Amino acid sequence: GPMLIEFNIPVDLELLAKENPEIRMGGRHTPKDCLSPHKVAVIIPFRNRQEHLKYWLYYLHPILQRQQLDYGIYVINQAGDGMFNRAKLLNIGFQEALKDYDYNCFVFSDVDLIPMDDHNAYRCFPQPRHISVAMDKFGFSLPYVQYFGGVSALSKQQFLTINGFPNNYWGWGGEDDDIYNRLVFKGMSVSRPNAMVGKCRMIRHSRDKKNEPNPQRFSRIAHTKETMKYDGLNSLTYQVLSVERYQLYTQITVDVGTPS
Ligand SMILES: [Mn+2]
Repeated sequence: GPMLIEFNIPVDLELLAKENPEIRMGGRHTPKDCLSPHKVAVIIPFRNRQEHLKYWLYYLHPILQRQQLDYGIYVINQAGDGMFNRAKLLNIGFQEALKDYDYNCFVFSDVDLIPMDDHNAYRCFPQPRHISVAMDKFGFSLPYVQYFGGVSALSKQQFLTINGFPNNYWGWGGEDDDIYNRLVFKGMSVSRPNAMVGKCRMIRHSRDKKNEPNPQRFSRIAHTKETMKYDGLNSLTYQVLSVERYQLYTQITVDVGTPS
C-alpha cells in the first residue's frame, strides 16, 4: 500500500547490503517461496547521480522483493562528459542484461524516481506498461496522455517488436515520445496503474551538464515511423569499458560514442 518516501535521511549502502543478505552479487534476487514467472531486469540510465542511486536502492530493493520478482539491477553508466543519451543506455542495458540471464521483462527506470505505493507492479503486462503515471513534479497526474517517460516496462517480445529504442536522441527530451510512437505504430497500447497506485516521487535536482534540451527532438519524433526501422537494436553500437558487480547492483560503464 502507500509508503512514506523522503530524501532527507542518510542512506548507508554497506549497511543496506548487510541488512539484505538475500540479495545476491550484482543486485540479483529470486523469491525462495515461489517460482516467479517475472524475470525482470531493471535498467537504470546513469551518470554522476550516486546520491540518487542510494535512495533508489534503499527504497526499491524491499519493494521488488515483496513483489516476488526474480530480478536483477543494472546501472548503465555513460562514460565521459559528452551529451547524455538515455535511450541508447536503455538499449545497452537490454542487450547486456540478457548476457547474464534469460530475462523476459525489462523495467526502464530513471534513477531519481521512487514509487509511493508498492502495489505499483514493476513487471510486464500484455501491453507495454507505463509505471510512473502520477509524479509529484507533475502534480500527481500525467503531463499529457501520450507520456511514457520516467519508469516503464516492456516484455522482451514487446521490446524486440519495436526494434528497441532510438539511439540518436542526444541530450534531454523526445526519446520517450519516440518510444511511445513506436509502440503505437506496432499496434500496441499502453497499460497503466490508476493515479493513486501510480503516485511517485522524484528527487529534486538541477539540470545536469551535457543534458540540455535537444533542439532536434520535435523534428525527430515526427519521423519515428520511418526511423524506427533502421534506428534501434539493429543499429546499436557501443563499447563496454567495465562491468562491476556490487551486492546491490551491477554497474556497466559504456562508451556510447558521439552524435553522428
Ligand atoms: Mn529527474
